Amino acid sequence: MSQPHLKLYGNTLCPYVQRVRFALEALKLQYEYIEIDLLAQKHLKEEYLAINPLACVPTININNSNLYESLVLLEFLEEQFGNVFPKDIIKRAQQRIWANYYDQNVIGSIWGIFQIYTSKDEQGLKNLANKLAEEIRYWVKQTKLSERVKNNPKTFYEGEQLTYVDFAVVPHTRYLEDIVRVAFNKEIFDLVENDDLIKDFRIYINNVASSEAYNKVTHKLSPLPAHGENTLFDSLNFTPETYDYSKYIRAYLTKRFDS
Ligand SMILES: N[C@@H](CCC(=O)N[C@@H](CS)C(=O)NCC(=O)O)C(=O)O
Repeated sequence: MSQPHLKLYGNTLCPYVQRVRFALEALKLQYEYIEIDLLAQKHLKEEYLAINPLACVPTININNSNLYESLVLLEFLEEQFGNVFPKDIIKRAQQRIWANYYDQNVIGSIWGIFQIYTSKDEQGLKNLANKLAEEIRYWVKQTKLSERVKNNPKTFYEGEQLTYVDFAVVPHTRYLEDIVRVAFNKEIFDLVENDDLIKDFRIYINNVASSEAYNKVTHKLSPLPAHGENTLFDSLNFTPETYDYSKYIRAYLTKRFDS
């Protein structure tokens, strides 16, 4: 049976979009991608509000319906196509608990980076890193992530298969790491005490971020936004050969906060 047509409305730098796109890539699903230029406020135009009244990305259009909210979309992909969650129902519930916990309790701190970027506040950056590390230590302890990493140093959250927690947790974490690298030339987790919990977390994040599916939505973006859909992208004259994710992040920060 052929796969229903999927359209994803997204923005290249949005980690909520990356969650969904990452899952689509990992599941090897075909999708049409449409970039919504947030800097140009395209999400507030009537045309897009008719697609998503919450005025945000991501949105998936399938069978003439528009669906949104990244975690709901991951659940939808599971119901429609399978393979987002492990088969075991206890593990599925545990994944929901800890992905949702991370979403509700950890990700909130990440947005502080924009204020810190604007004020160039190095102490603020250290404080953010420490706050995040505290939350992450708790998460790593509760998820027993260290046991997984000890058993298999190349592990994703649930072994060799990319699943819900990976899609839900890694994009925001990596997004922060990438911004700090570009803006401050630092590794955010080098700013905190690297005890075993943080070390294991970093191994885990690196494992997932090294996957081909993750890279297809970030460093080796494919496809690029179509010409005319993202003015910043166009102004950088990126082609598939010259596209550079770090350069794009730098240009985004400059355009959004320095001008
Ligand atoms: N709860 C939503 C959040 C999505 C979201 O906040 N997306 C941001 C971009 S990263 C957005 O569209 N923001 C609209 C704006 O900038 O006003 C989800 O999980 O999908």
